Amino acid sequence: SRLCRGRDFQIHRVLTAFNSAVTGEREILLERYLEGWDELVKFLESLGTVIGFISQEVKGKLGVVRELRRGAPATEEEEEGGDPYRTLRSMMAHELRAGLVDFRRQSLSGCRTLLRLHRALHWLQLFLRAVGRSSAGDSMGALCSVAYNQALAPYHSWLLRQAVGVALVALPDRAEFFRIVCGEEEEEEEKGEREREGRQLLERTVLAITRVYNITQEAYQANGMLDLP
Ligand code: 1PX
Repeated sequence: SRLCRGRDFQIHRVLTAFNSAVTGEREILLERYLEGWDELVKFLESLGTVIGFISQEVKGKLGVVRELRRGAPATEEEEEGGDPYRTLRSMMAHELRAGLVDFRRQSLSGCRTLLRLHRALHWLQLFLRAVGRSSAGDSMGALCSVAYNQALAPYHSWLLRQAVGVALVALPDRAEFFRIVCGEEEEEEEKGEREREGRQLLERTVLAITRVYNITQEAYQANGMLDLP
């Protein structure tokens, strides 16, 4: 109901977080980036238990980056900026310098962890764009799996891909999806207005996510880190 919406997912918080994650120097502020993901986790959690392993996975990755951030003392070169995990580029520089990034085997770095979130953001970008262009009756599961096959499946094992296939069956239908994104409806005549607003918000969110995605992609590319195991 409306009364408890404060604790629920609000797409404008995703928009605000990802918009304010980008600075004038095209830096990505990690705290804002992670906050954007916190809000997406709320959406996942509202979908129930079948999707539960996906939100656990995301929360795990967010936790790893935050843990590394807490544990990192500022070194001399970084002293000026203070926190080496303040931005994506400062994290990359710090972890490379500290020898935390392993290019050959799996390691516990912020760089490899955030790369997983980055790929998931690619999925989200494709999915939300498809949702925005969809019409009544389109299957969310189908839109979701087209985006999944393009953005994430290439990095997942056969077994995981099967599990994801099962989870997608539990997705809400399109009307329910728009209700979650656009807000609850009381008055029938408000409905058209609300859907228009919701679509606009969705479009702006896709743009914000795309901008963050592109800058992040450039940074990973520049450091040769797009394939970190
Ligand atoms: C306004 C609408 C908002 C919708 C928000 C939905 C955000 C969902 C984001 C999905 C995040 C997936 C994270 C995947 C990270 C990953 O690839 N991890 C794998 C590799 O990690 P590792 O440390 O081993 O290298 C890990 O093995 C994967 C675990 C399971 C994740 C399965 C991902 C499935 C993505 C499909 C999305 C379905 C969500 C539907 C929501 C509408």
